[in-house]
Amino acid sequence: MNHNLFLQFEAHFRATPDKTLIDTPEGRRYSYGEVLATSQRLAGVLQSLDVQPGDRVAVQVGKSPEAIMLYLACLQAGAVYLPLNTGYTGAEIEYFLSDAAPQLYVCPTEWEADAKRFYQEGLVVHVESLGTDGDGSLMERAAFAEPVTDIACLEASDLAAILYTSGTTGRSKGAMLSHANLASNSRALAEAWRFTAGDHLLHALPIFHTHGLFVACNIVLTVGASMTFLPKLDVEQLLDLMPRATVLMGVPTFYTRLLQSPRLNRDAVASMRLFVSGSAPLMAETHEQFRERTGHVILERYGMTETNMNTSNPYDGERRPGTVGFPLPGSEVRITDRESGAELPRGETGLVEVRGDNVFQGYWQMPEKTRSEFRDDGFFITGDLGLIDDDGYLHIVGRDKDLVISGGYNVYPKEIEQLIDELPGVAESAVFGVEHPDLGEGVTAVVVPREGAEPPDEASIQSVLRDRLARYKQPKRIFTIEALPRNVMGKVQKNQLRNDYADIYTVKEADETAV
Ligand code: MLC
Ligand code: AMP
Repeated sequence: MNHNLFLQFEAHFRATPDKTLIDTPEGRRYSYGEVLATSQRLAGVLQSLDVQPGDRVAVQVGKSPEAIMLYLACLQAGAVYLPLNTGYTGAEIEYFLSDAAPQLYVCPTEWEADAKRFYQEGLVVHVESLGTDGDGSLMERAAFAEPVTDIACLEASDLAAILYTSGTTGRSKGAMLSHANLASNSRALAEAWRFTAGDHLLHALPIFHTHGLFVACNIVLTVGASMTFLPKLDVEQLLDLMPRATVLMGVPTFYTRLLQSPRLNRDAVASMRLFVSGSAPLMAETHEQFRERTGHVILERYGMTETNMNTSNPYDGERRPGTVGFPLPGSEVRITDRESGAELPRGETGLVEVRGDNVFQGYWQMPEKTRSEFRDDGFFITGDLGLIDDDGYLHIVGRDKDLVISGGYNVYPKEIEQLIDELPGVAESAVFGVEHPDLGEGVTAVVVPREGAEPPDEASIQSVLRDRLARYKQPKRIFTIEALPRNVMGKVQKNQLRNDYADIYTVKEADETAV
């Protein structure tokens, strides 16, 4: 049996070639037939660049329908799609390329000349470009390429994608997702959320992460639905387009920003059947305000890069604020004791562990790390803390991992602390998340100066980090303190730091509009 995820989409390409699959606010429109034709030509380009099944194709491009066609071409060819955040800077990109050793790196057109150095440095075999208007060398090649119609015959465990997630050690890990992982999860979600070919999704998420690529696009492709691609979140544009749509998926910031628009009311959402939130905790208050304004109860679900989606509030039953619902079909969730690993009864808080067809194949070239995050019976330790209540709803109550989630993006403090610690005049630093009204958590740093040294000021640290870290990872505020708070074991007390700086964004934002 061929487990290629592409087969799950293929019937719609053939059955409804004239139906729109993707459109854009500027009026570009791509039918299922056109998307298939272009992705088959792109598969031809991959063949001409000698991309073989299992080879990585690193794609760091702006959001466009053509990027999805390239994703489809990779699936079809059995190549491993490796999307990268366009915000990553030089040193970050070099790490990903040297770790993944891709056969092909695709970058925005304006970076192409500079990116050739990756080829010269031997990090990749080919460099091509893809712009957001269907421009770039890749599409130029596609115009002349022979379409490939063969669909690579793959095992269930063969890789469809590698997504890098930062780590608590500061070193990013490539999460390996198989065709079967992605296929089973999108089927489970499509069913749980009652997706049909009649749905139209408003897509305003980035397409280099699980949420925007796998949850959103794979579901649409699985049921033969359609979607509008917005380049980024623009609330007024979302509201303009809402009368044509049935579903929105977003991170909590989507909903807090929508609530700020006076245009959000019952009439504005009249055609919508479902609002989904995930990637970060949705405040019960946002849930409630959204229900009051629109009559819609946001459906919150829980997932992560390594596992795809694990749980979801019910479509038909009660969607309970502050919870992430029940395990999806094919997924199991249990709560265990942090020390002993023993399963805990309902109502008790512990580590959230998951098992199922959705759970990834491990970290790219990190067998030790992979082993240490799985139990012997196949459960994956998520690093989230939670409890299952008497009615079976999962509550995510915190994190065991040192992680900040800013606007749905994960930021691992270690990576930033290491860079700050290298600066002259710095003895040590700590990075943590502080409640932020727009982003959920704001990345914040404290710096301890070296004895007798002049500590670098906030602006100079920020200017050094600007070239070395993607924008969303950069601390919004940096404070100088005399010593880090530590417990008797010497561990930095980030909870105390979070308390000490608890209102820096909330109080400031009450009288200023921006931080
Ligand atoms: C943008 N900026 C951010 C930021 N996003 N800073 C911190 N955190 C973020 N999330 C920076 C910008 O570069 C800009 O910097 C400044 O902040 C203001 O930008 P903005 O215009 O307000 O940002 P905007 O484009 O509106 O983006 C905010 C956002 C976006 C929340 C809409 O970040 C977003 O779409 N997030 C979704 C991330 C996501 O898809 N997560 C899912 C991961 S998968 P400057 O210097 O230019 O002013 C996963 C698994 C699962 O987690 O369960 O789903
Ligand atoms: P990522 O590694 O970027 O895929 O982020 C996954 C992490 O996001 C999870 O481990 C959780 O900590 C968090 N997360 C995702 N969805 C939710 C949610 N609905 N509520 C709380 N946390 C969430």
